[in-house]
Amino acid sequence: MKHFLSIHDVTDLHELLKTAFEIKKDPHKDELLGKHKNMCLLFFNSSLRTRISTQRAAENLGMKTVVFNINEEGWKIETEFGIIMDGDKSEHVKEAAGVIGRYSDIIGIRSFAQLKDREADYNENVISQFVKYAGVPIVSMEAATGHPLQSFADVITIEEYKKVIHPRVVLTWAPNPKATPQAVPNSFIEWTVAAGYNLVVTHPEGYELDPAFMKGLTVEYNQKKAFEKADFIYAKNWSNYKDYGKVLNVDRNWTVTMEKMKLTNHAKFMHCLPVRRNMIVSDEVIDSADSIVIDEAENRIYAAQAVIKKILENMVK
Ligand code: SN0
Repeated sequence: MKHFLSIHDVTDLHELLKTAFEIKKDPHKDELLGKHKNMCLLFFNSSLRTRISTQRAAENLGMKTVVFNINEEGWKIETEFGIIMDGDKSEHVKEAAGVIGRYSDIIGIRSFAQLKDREADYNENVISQFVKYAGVPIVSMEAATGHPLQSFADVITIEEYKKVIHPRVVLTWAPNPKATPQAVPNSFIEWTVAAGYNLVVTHPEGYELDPAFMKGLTVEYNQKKAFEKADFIYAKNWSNYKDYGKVLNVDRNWTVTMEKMKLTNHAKFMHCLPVRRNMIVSDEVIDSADSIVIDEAENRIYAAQAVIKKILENMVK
């Protein structure tokens, strides 16, 4: 694997899952693979799980890590080309990427959707500059339109808990007061379809995602109907795609409650976190024995480690 930007960089999902499970059994078995190598974890946005799990993963492989919260500690970065830099941005992404590439063997980047200009976000304007100018492998730690490390951890978690080969997995929109990106649902669809699950997406009308991602799944606008016979309930808010980045609905009738979980086939509850309690999901559901959000978060380590391992192995070839 050269870069890890989406599922399209994965040649064999089954084999990558096997690698993750081997790592989970013995996280230190490849501790010499990354010796004398350095990974820079570059954050344009907040992080808890991604930061700590990816750092842990790189260090389990013997790498050294630098965590850089660029917006707080670095120069303000310009990402547009051909403009006169007479404003508050002191450094251009082209030089920043080139320089960090000289200091690092792998770069992980988190750069969320800005949720203002749909075309700019869906062109992945920031991460694509790093791919172009850093000259080293790039790992997406959530870009504008995808969060593949999260989705990989989600599939690992479903594999661990599933009781049938093709479980019914329901991705449900849920309300949030703040606009959030479409990255998590976009990737979740790609990865769960690739894993062969029976995926149902439920959301209020008007909250359709980019049609490019809506493949291989069923849409059910009636949330309660969608929950019937579900094996997994995966909740996530996303802001509007058509009226781009807007919060048009905060209807708590879409919150995941125990009453709705009772319609399922004893489904497990999942969320990528951070989660707003009693907006996205009731206390009762997230605190229940069927909530697997902490196991899901733990699997972020093994997902990241499997990916970094594949990249390191490709580098020594
Ligand atoms: C991010 C998102 O993409 O939805 C990160 C998820 C891993 N989450 C948020 O932006 C939550 C913000 C909030 O205030 O609820």
